[in-house]
Amino acid sequence: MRPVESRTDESRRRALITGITGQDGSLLAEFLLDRGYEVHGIVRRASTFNTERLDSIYADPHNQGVRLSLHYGDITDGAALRRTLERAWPDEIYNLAAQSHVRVSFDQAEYTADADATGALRLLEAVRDYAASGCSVRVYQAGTSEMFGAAPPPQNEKTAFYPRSPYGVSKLAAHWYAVNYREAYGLYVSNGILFNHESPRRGETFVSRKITRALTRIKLGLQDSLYLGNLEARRDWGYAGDYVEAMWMILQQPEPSDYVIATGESHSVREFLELAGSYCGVDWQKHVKEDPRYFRPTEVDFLCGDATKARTELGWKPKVTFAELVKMMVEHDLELAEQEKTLRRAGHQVAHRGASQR
Ligand code: NDP
Ligand code: GDR
Repeated sequence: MRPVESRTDESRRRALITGITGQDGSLLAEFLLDRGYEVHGIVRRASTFNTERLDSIYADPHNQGVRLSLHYGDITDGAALRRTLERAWPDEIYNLAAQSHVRVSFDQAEYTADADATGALRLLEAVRDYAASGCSVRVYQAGTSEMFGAAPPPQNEKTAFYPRSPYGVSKLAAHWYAVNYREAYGLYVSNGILFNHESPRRGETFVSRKITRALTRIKLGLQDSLYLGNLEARRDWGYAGDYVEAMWMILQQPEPSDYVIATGESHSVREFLELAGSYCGVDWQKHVKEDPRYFRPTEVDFLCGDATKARTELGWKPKVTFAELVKMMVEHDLELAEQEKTLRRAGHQVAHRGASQR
């Protein structure tokens, strides 16, 4: 059994991140490594490399003193989760693994429930035994504003949940599993209820990145049209770097609890387009076309979070504004588009699928 260590020495702490290859997982891994943590991550086996977002922190495990370790596993595989706990001996676990696309959850509802709801349960069951064996551990569960769904804004920890997608329902089940395991077994489990957060690492099928990728390519003549769904939906968009810091702050509290993390400002998809178009110098109205496939059977119309509890109890507040976020993403994607154009001009073939998926 692992020796029980004091939590006060931050530099010796070990963290396990499920979903480390995603936007948040990769940013959180960087944040924790910077603080001196040993970081373990669960990676799915794929036929192509899926660790691109970890490139800047990946180090050959044969080297001495490497503090990032990757373990093959899957949130749908309980035995592998248990084995990883035994190998990583984490003090903190961040459960970020999920089928995270709301539109896709309507097409893959059962899988979404298996990964996002039962996946959280599997992990909590493993943690229950891990804690019973004498290991002290804190768990962060990645909840979402999608759990509020149709509940009118502003949404905070006291707002009644009303999810509008299989994704939202699955995440809500995970939220209640976390609360129940906290109450039933005295485990330290906290839920973050995070509103939308984006970055240049955002997956290209989410609307923010789909827009910044497309408008920057349109600017450079690499693409002509951008197909979108509902432009009137309103989201509370923040910067993912600020949000992973909040995850960590949540686990540093003496008692476990649930926290809304949001900017308190809401914008429509149309406003996102306006701003991104103005930074690119592209008149988006000439290029954006409607495609019914991007509409959802049930939509979440208006999200705007009230993060007063996080501000007062954690001392957390967002540092990056909406305008700075959009500018950061546009500048990053302009650089990508310029690289692509240079390669094409030199006669190289460059694959770009366009965000034709959800
Ligand atoms: P991403 O989609 O970028 O990353 C999801 C991660 O989960 C990836 O590492 C992915 O692996 C992994 N994953 C998916 N399915 C499985 C599985 N079956 N087993 C193990 N790992 C799996 O999401 P984000 O980084 O944006 O979000 C992180 C978490 O926070 C998610 O749980 C999401 O639902 C939640 N969330 C996100 C918000 C946001 O605005 N970004 C807001 C609120 C909550 P792979 O790379 O192999 O696909
Ligand atoms: P969301 O993010 O569903 O809020 O979930 P997404 O960027 O997918 O959609 C935001 C809004 O934009 C509208 N929209 C489109 N969305 C996509 N993806 N593609 C389109 O072409 C398009 N056109 C319009 C959508 O209808 C929606 O109203 C994200 C995910 O990161 C979740 O995992 C997370 O839990 C929540 O944010 C908070």
